[in-house]
This record gives sequence, structure tokens and C-alpha cells, in this order.
Amino acid sequence: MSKVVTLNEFILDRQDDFPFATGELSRLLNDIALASKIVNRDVNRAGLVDILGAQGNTNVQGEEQQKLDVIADEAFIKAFENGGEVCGIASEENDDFVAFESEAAMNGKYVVLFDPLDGSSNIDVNVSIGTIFSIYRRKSAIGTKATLEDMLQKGTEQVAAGYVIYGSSTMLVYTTGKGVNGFTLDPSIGEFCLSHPDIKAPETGRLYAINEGNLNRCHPGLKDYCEYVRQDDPSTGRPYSGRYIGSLVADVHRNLIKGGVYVYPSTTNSPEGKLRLIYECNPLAFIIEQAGGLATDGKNRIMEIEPKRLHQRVDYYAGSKQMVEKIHECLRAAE
Ligand code: AHM
Ligand code: MG
Repeated sequence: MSKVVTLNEFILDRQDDFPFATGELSRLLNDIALASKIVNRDVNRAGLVDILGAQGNTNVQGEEQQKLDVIADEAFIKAFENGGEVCGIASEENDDFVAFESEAAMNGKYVVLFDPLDGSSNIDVNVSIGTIFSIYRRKSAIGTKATLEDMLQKGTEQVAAGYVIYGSSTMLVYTTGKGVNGFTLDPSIGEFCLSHPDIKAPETGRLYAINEGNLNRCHPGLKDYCEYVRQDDPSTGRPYSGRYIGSLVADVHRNLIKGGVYVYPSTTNSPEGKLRLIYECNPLAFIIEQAGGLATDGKNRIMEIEPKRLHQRVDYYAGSKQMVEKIHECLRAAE
């Protein structure tokens, strides 16, 4: 039997990758793992107890918040506030960023931007959902309150990023810029165990994920791409297979493992796109690039975009390198 490596052990082993490491980032990653186990427990029980359904509030984007969104948001905020490594957070569920006020938190080096429970429209129908997180070193001075500038950093500045997928099994996948590793939660022992070491995204694939209902409202190049994927061509494996869960983490995770592309373009209804740059697109872009894939806005690298607002949206094209490049070609040709 091969040795089981828990997330905890793995994080400690990898601490040596950072020459001046003080263990704070490791502790922060462990805090995230703990909060995600709490959320996992609540997600699993959602059908049993009265925590399903809308909370009755709407968030800053005007979307109805589900109870579990709020529960997850609170679980992560509590873990960060008590952990002592984080001075402030921004999340999809909070209009403004939160600067923690305790002395211990103000001495924290990091900020975390996160979407506590993405794909929440899937909660009521038992489809996979996920948490997405992005960690940055603060810009403001240690010992002071976190600032907006701490939150609005380019994706290239990320120190670590990852996601948790609450699916047929629960997995945590993260990167610190030295490859991507995936851990599956063993519910019998309550530990994330290394199950997907050094994940590499296939250079190309046969799966495309796009909400085709939007095709008449977006860039005409995407219609051409959808035409291309349907053509018969055994040498490229076409026709490709359409796979769209409508749950970003699940769609990206599948493509990362099997090879594929995820597309969420701007449309006439959402001229800036739907997905949020700093807590949805950037962290997943960091993972995808570290696995050898690409994440762009149709032209430029997502991680090089200068964020201007907390809830800024962006077009998103992410996944296997050759597939993203093919979409770029279609977009350019239709211009
Ligand atoms: P959310 O942050 O409100 O959950 O919205 C993001 C979700 C993604 O998980 C998913 O990929 C996308 O919205 C689906 O959107 P659509 O239903 O428009 O296809
Ligand atoms: Mg979201």
C-alpha cells in the first residue's frame, strides 16, 4: 500500500520551497482547509435540514443569496479573522472589502479574495458547487488596517490560489506557483489526502463548455467556433462534446483533468461579461496556467489585467492551450 500524504503534511513539506518562510502561508492554507470541511459538512446536510433555499437578501450584484452562500461566507471569514495571518478579505457576498480590526489580524501579512460558494443556483438541484480563493501579500504596512489597494492587485501577484469542489467527492486543489496539486477529502478520517499530484492540463481536448443559449448575443467569432466544434474531423477528434454544468469550478476542474475549454463571453445583456475578475477568474487562471493551460479575456492574459473595482467582471476563455488559441483565431477572424 502506498503511503497516504495528508494536505497538512504536504503543506509542511512544501514550506521549504519558500526560502524565508515563517509558516504563515502554510497556516493560512490549513485555515482554508478547515473552513472548507465545515462548508462541506453543511453542503452535505443541505437536503436534510432547513438550510436550503433563499436567505431573502440580495448581494451587491442583485442576485438572490442562498442560505448556504451566507453560511460559507461566514465560515471562511471566521477562519481568516481568527487565524492571524490575514488582515482583510473581499468576497462575492460582501459589497465592500472587510478590514479586520483586531491587533493580531492587523499584523497579518496576507489578504484573501474569495467566492465562498460559486454556482449557488445549483444548490437546490444537488449539482457540484465550489469555493474559489486567491491569496496576496498585502501592500499596506503591517500593523495597519487593510486597504482597497491590497485587494486590487493583478493576478500575477498572487502568492497562492485554489478551489474546493463539493462534488461526488470533495477535493481541494491549490497552487503556490510551483505546480498544481489536488487532494480528496476522505470523509472517514476527515482529512484531505493527496490524490492528484502535479496536475497537468492536456494541451488539447474534446470538451467545450459554453452557455450556447447566449450565442446570438455575443461576439460572432464564437458562433464560428461552435460551428467548428461540430464539424466531423477524426484527426482533431471533432465533433467535440459539449459539457456545460453551469458551475464554474466543476466545469474548470473537469477540463483541467480531461482537457477542454471553458468560455464565458460578454454579451449584449452583460457587456462586461459575467464572471468576476479578482475572486473567480484570477485564482482559476493561476491554477490553469500552472497546469500548462491558458486563461484570457479573448486577447490578453487574465492575470495581467489591472483590477479597478472589487466586483469587476471580465470575459473568460480558459483551459487547454490549443483550444483557447483556436478560439482566439475565430474571434480575430470575425473582427
Ligand atoms: P455565481 O457566482 O452567481 O454563482 O455565478 C457564477 C456562475 C458560474 O459558476 C457559472 O459558470 C456561471 O455562473 C453560469 O452562468 P449561466 O447560468 O449564465 O450560464
Ligand atoms: Mg460566483
